[in-house]
Amino acid sequence: MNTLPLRSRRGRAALAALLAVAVGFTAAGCTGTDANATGSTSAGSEALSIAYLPKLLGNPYFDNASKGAKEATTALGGTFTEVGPAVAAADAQVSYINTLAQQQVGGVVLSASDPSALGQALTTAREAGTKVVTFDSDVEPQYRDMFVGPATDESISKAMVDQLVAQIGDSGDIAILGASANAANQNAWIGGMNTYIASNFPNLKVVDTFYGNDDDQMSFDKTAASLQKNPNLKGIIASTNVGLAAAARYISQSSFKGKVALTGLGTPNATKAFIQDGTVKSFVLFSPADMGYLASYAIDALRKGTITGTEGDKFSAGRLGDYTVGANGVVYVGAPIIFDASNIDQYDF
Ligand code: RAM
Repeated sequence: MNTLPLRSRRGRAALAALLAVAVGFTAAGCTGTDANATGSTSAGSEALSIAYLPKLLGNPYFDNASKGAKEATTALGGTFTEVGPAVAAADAQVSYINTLAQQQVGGVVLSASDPSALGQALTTAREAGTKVVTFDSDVEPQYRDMFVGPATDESISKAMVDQLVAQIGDSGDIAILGASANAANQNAWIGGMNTYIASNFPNLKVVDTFYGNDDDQMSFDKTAASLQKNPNLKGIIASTNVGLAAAARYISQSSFKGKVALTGLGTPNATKAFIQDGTVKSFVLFSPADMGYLASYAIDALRKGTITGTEGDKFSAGRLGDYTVGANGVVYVGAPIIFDASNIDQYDF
């Protein structure tokens, strides 16, 4: 199995947990779309209420994270709800945050479409007593209590580039397909790929960077356009699961199949068919469910006052074990996982 070394016991635990969650998938996350559906509880009271707010609904990556957040909330005896927009847009997230603050929800598990545009709404929510833990895509640190990242940005960027280089070698034209242009995680990962390429593979040229906004059709169309515009492309890296699946669908049905390599971040179920037909040889992810799970435990510890989100704070997160908060209130769940034909059948999400 072409897997990056898991860096620690925690990394192995994360992988084991991912498998465990993949197997026990029937306890699906709530997918309500109405912020008013929140089972709200006074922010200062004992009972835990957590609202899960992804960049957008209907994305299997966020559905998996929701599952983990709900699992943890339930284990902690709390009430859980999921709300969110249909498209990845920061202004849509603002109105959900405002509603949740009015409802005095205990905590929000949030993947942000923009690092600063949600700032005012989050500040108001926190002043009303709501704890805010971002996951996957952060806001500026002053707007939240903690951030739960999947793995370091550097490790994710490196893993994606290394998968492509393993397929096409260390020279030639490549393109990057991102999710939404303002999201902190996308900018960190795309910036990280450019930095890693510049210092390690000077003959690899990123000739096009385009964004599909986590929209299947937009990702599909922009992949087609980039391939037309850049006839020498040897490979594409999609740092978004929606983008990877859409780009794979396009390439698999086109004359570029077998000529243009494709990798990036994907969910196993959406990418499996393209591993099987050879469009994608390998791709990268981590455990969305573990991120959601850890974020819910962080909210509980913040509400109990066990931690404040300061560097060095320690808390326990159920089946994932013990964590120590790092600089800027950041906790990383684990390490990237490499998926290919040898292991993809082990995963179901
Ligand atoms: C998209 C989103 C998300 C990212 C995944 C891999 O769904 O942009 O933030 O982490 O891809």
